[in-house]
Amino acid sequence: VEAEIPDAQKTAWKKHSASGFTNKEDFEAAAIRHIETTLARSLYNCDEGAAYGGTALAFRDRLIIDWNKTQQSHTFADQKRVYYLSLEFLMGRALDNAMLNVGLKDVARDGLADLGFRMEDVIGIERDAALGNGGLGRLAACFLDSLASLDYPAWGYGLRYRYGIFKQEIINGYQVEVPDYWLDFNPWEFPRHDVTVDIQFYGNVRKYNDENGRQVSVWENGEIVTANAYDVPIPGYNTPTTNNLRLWSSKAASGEFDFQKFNSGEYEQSVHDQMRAETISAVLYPNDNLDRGKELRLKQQYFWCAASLHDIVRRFKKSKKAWKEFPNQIAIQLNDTHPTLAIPELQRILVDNEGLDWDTAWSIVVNTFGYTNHTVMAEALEKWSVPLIQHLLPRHLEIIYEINLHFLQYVERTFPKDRDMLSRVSIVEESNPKMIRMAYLAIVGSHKVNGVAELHSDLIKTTIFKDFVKIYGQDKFTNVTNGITPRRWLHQANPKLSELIASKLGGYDFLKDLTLLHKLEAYADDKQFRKAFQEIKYANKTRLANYIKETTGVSVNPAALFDIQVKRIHEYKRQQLNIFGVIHRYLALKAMTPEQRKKMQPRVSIFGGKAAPGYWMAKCIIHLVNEVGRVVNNDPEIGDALKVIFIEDYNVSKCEIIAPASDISEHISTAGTEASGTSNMKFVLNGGLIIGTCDGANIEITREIGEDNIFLFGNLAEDVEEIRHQHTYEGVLIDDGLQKVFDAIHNGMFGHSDEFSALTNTVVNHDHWLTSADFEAYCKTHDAIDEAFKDQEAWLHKTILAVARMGFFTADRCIEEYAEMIWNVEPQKIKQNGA
Ligand code: Z15
Repeated sequence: VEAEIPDAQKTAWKKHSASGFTNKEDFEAAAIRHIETTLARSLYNCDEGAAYGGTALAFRDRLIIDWNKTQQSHTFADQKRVYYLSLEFLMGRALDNAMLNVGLKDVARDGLADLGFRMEDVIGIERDAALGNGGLGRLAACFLDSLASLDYPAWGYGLRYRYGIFKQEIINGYQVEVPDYWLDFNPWEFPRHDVTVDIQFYGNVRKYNDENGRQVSVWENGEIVTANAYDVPIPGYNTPTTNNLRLWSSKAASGEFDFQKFNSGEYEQSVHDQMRAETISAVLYPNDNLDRGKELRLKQQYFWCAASLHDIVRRFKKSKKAWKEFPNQIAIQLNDTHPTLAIPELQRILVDNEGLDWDTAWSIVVNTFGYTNHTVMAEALEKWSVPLIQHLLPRHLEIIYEINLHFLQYVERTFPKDRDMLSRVSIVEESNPKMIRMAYLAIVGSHKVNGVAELHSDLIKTTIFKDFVKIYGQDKFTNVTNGITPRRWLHQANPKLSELIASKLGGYDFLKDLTLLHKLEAYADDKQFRKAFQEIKYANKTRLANYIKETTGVSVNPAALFDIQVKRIHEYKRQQLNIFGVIHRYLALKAMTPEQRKKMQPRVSIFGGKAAPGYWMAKCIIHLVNEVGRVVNNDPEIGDALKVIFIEDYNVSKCEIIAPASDISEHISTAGTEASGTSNMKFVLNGGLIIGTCDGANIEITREIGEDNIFLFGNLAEDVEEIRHQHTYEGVLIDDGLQKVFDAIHNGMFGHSDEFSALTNTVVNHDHWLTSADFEAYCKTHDAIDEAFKDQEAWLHKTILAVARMGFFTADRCIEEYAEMIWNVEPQKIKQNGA
């Protein structure tokens, strides 16, 4: 390709080619140029917003240079690439991350100071890119950071929602949802006006026989919606590799109006069609771990899968390689079942459009896809009704039935006498209406299936997917325990701790090889190191205390034990267990003499998290936390002994302030329900300990850091079913301490008890989540934590050892495991100067 360009053109290009700033002077020049020209501001109306804009645009320019280089180099090298398909990318803010990853944050800080601005204020202007609900979306964001940092040729594909996850406001103690319109100034995206894909919905399937007598299917007469690409650069840490996140936005097919309708006087109809098309990418569905089969959600899924596959296939066809090379060039990872339609879509492209025979096409499909499962909970497993798919995607339904037929024939051959097996594993559930089980389709259409922590990967093999293990064998099923990026979750969120670690380890290499943290074990008994470590924790707690004061008006003492549970509100995550425990503590404090109270370990119980708008029980929990806070925080007898805080609108950027400030964080899901959890990793990496159940990644965290350095409690996953059985047949036994808590609630201590009757009744009636069964152990464990915290030297010993042993939980290790076991891809270094 290079040879075709005339020399004169190359010379002119090279002479003016952008190179990007590396020092303060050049940064200032770039920022001011953007403020004056791109933003049309002057010295006299340059506020913090303009300073943010100028800084972001200056860094964007820098990212683009490396991004172009990376994409060009990947195209020339033509190696296997990874495509990560996720309906959610919970990216948070981009500027701080970009500055740190390219290593120019200090340069920018000095430059901004010259211009009269503080770095922290400028960073704080940016809106979070909140295109996700919780763990699953944040995992995708961490994986993008690791893929780029490790130099893997990889793209993310997602939807460009106009509204991300809603903003949560707490009004009179209740959650109120406010739309998150985040796109009015987003310097991090590049509209690719030339990259569009037409996507079809509805219509019918026409069959005919071609000249060879082969039956051909044509899907036609549908409604067309256009997908427009928006690209977001993903810079790696300390490497020129800058990958791409491509987000699709929906538009009416003709771009503007349907001119025929417009001219024939159907102006309203043409505007309506346009709005209908744009609705597809309008809003993120705000449910976490819950499936609600809405037609628009299915439209989103197909729109995004079809656009992404079209893009991937187009790129492959340019290389002029044989189709059998497809899986050698392309690995596609399905983040949960949300992108499962990509499986029948690729089969459709290969068979209907490219004329491959079914079996050849199917082997390409299976070798291309990998599927990650993130839950065993029935209510979160996706199913779509057959009539809905028939209506929206008639050809895909045929293909799904065909896939199922081939699959069931194979099962029948392998297990000839097991009729039950066929109905159990069928992709089509024979209910009324019939339903397509998306997880089964994903398993059948992928060469590897993985869970996200050891316990979870074992559970899927022994429960929900056990028949599939019999059918395909053990090797198709594997585990990749989740991880987090230490760049954002240590270096960016906790710069002081990162600096202290670097001072002992002789530099920042640990940010790219987190196992190097083990060298900190040598300092667990070092007095000076302990002191420095403790001072950093105190400073981080002070930072959070200031934030709490500003946002809630409540003063909390940074010397108190900070006990934090921040995550989506869900019954299985058991925030109700936490708040009932807090009430139990409050009642105990009230029963004490002032002298006794003084001896108690002061605590701040901090909650945060969003409830899905339709999740009544989760909203009740939020309300109870806020009412308990109102009562406890205003009780003059209690003072600093206990404070209860609900942090409004928990999100990624707030987590960056919260995670470094915990002494204890709560990961207390009913055993067997939390697939992995990832905030557990963030808190320990930042020098806090965990109170947790034997669930998800808690188990591996315990194995790594040592059981002396974690507070585990509660029933085990293997016993949960038996206890639920007892609840059904013998009734629920309410723990004595919990009964006192319920009595206090019923007596109106926290406002009208009707408000909370749903919460207490569900425990009394079924206690599906074992709130009562685990209550006593939970409270006792908190007492043990109080005791342990009093011995600060021993506590520091534990927290330092824990940090030193967290190396395993870097997302870099996850990506290396996926690359080796599932994708079969190699990293590709980008040369500093061109491809
Ligand atoms: C979600 O955030 C998770 C699982 C899901 O099935 C859905 Cl729909 C959303 C979470 C898990 O609950 C959590 O345990 C895990 O750490 C995270 O995915 C990433 O794997």
